[in-house]
Amino acid sequence: MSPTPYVTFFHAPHSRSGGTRALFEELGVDYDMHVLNFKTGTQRDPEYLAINPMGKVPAIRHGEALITEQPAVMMYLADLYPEKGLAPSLTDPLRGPYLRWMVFYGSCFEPAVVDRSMKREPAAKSTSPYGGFEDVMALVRAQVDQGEWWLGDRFTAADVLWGTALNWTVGFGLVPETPAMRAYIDRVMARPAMARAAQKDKALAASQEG
Ligand SMILES: N[C@@H](CCC(=O)N[C@@H](CS)C(=O)NCC(=O)O)C(=O)O
Repeated sequence: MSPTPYVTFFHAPHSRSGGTRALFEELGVDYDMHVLNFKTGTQRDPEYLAINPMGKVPAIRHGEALITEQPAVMMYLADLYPEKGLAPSLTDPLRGPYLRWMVFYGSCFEPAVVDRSMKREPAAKSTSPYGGFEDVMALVRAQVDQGEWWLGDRFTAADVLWGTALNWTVGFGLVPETPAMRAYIDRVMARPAMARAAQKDKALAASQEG
């Protein structure tokens, strides 16, 4: 059963909000989707900036609350529907590792990948929020190597985040691929809900081309 009020999801096809769309598909819950069009720049319209002053997606609104930032959005949704089992509970020993990896994504992985792709001189390891690019990649590779899913045996929202993120960063050549990483990405993307979300997003992007 969906909680009332419905969650409103602000989405643009082929963007960072694709992972959130996939999470909704994995959860199998109802929500309202508000589609933005990057081609015409509707994310910068005053109406949307009044909702999310960053003019970015993903964003969700639930009641009076606005939630932005992919990991926060995904953690919020996975916790909102605990019966779906996509977030370790507060007393689960995996809760700490789950939080660690969700936050690591936004505070270490993305900055490391963006700095590298822009060929920016990184800050000294001791002051950089992520240490060095290779340190981050080594941790990511080790995590991919340790089991079927990001936290081991169990599929969670962490797989939606990391599977979609590795899919596009490896796809754009920003993250060096390893055989285990390829297999992990394929495993996540082959799930029926993930594949459905990708298909729907492709159709939405095509509709915006017209
Ligand atoms: N830190 C944000 C980044 C979100 C982000 O940069 N989204 C891009 C899409 S990939 C966006 O909305 N860009 C539109 C714009 O800035 O005009 C997160 O992780 O959610």
